[in-house]
Amino acid sequence: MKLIKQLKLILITLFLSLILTTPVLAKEIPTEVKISLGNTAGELKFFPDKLEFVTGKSYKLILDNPSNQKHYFTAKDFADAIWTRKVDAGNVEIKGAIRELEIRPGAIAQWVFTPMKPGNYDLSCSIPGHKEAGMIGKIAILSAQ
Ligand SMILES: [Cu+2]
Repeated sequence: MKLIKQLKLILITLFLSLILTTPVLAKEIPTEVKISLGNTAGELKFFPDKLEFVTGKSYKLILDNPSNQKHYFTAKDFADAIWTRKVDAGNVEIKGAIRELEIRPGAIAQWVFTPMKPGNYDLSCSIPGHKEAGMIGKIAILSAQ
């Protein structure tokens, strides 16, 4: 009888530890990728201007703006091809679909997402004149297979 009681206790402990640790294991640590919108010299460019992701993986895209004017991260088709977990900006965390980000001078945002649809997508800054001046980029989503 004592053995059965001990076995029961072991089973309950195992069950509880499984429940408690599973969500932690399921949350993959995202790969960090950085992109700067403009630079201190005032160049109208993305640094780097090419990004590459793989479907099914988790990413944290860190966007910063070291310039003295605001910029946009505009990549609507790319935004439709990913699943956004959240965007962290200052003290605000935004959940759900994001299509465009405005990054003010000195600001930083973290976009956590998982690419879903492979393809090549265009990136640009939608401030008038910036795209024409060369503030464009390419984002590739590669298939995991
Ligand atoms: Cu811009």
